Amino acid sequence: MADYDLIIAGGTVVTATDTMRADVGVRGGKIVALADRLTGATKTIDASGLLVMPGGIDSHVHISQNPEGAARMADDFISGTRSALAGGNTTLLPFALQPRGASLRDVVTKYHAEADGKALCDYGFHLIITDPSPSVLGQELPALIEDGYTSFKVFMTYDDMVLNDRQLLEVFDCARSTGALVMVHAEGYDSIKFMTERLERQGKTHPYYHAVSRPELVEREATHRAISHGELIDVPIMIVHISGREAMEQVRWAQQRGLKVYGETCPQYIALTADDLKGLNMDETGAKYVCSPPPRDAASWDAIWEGIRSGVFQTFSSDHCPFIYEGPGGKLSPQARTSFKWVPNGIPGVETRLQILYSKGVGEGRITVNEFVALTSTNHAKMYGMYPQKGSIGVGFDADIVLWDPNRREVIRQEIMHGGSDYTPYEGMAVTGWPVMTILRGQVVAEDGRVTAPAGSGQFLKRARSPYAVPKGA
Ligand code: DUC
Ligand code: ZN
Ligand code: ZN
Repeated sequence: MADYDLIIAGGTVVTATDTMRADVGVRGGKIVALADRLTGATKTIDASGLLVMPGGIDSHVHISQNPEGAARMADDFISGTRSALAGGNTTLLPFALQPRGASLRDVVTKYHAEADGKALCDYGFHLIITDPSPSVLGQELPALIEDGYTSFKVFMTYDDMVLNDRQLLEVFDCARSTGALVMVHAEGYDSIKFMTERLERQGKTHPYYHAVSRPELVEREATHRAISHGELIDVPIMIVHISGREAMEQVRWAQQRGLKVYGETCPQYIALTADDLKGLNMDETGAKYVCSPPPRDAASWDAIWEGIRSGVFQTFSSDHCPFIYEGPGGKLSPQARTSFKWVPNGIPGVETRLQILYSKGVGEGRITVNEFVALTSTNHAKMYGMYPQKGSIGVGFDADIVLWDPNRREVIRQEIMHGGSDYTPYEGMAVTGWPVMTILRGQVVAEDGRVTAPAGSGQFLKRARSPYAVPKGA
């Protein structure tokens, strides 16, 4: 009998801390050996010339998130996870969104029905709390955290999701007592509403005005408010999808004061700008780039890099939130053509996250390849209670691996994407560095642009509490 089911031979293994020439031995879906030379496998993959890195973990994606009355997402759990695997990812953390009035337990059951038996990669769920009633905070949420849904997101904007300050404090308090990690969408509801109505009165309804309606200072104010609430309660918080200098500096300020405030940023904030929302001469194609917070400007890219390099940001996620551009339920519905405020917020990105960060980060000398692994895999596993099962290459970890060609030049084009949307916001962008094979628990699931995993290959991950969610005063 062979010693290993699989040997990945001749590659350069990269973790968040080390880079080494080593063969990787896999048995029963786990990494069981790392050595200079391994022999005796049922199957051997030649990885010479390639980087052998932990599969990407994307801890911020939206899949099949379809509350009543909202635009329909372009990805279900088959297409979304297919796209993820093609992009070198092996684990996703999508959201289970609580519509107001709904039981959280019912919501989780519904999202499992969407994902179980369909997902091609491994997955867990964050919750989204929109209705923090006494029974939700007193019973349902604590029970779900116990069951492995150990993080949740709250919104400071959007009519159907916003929590007021009192509610935020109640929810933070619940997170503190249950050990959950809170993720915060920090943009100020009233300021955005005020700006939107004023712009509409002025006839400024084109998609570009989406960016004007929610400027950086609106994000900065909400970020500061969330940090203050977190400090008052003494609960760690993660500020997600930070778009530029203003919010980044708030998180840095909090961290320098010793607060447990974490930061996430995304590809759109180093690769797109608000000018993209203008489309071609203020035409409707600007709708393709509508997401929240909106992309800013080139100076903001520099600020985001400053935050990445100095450790303000722990995670680099896609915020994959795909809609189709044309067609029913898409970005250009008849209603969406009347005002930017009706354009569904979100862009596809799960398949292009790694290439964009690698190319601009490692390729252009801004970060090391080890920092790349930390930002795209290891830190996500640690932050969200999946470590040491996921997030590195070492004995005992799941054999979730991406084989990466650091020299492969590609142009991002919709025709080579695998998701359900009909466009990529990064169309035409040249990158160097590309995933050539994705391995999930020892099985080859994507190779040279072909995804081979059958639906249902992914497993649900019951997550531990985040070690980062422990209050300072605990
Ligand atoms: N927030 C997200 O996290 N994703 C898409 C839209 C939004 O507002
Ligand atoms: Zn958000
Ligand atoms: Zn999101």
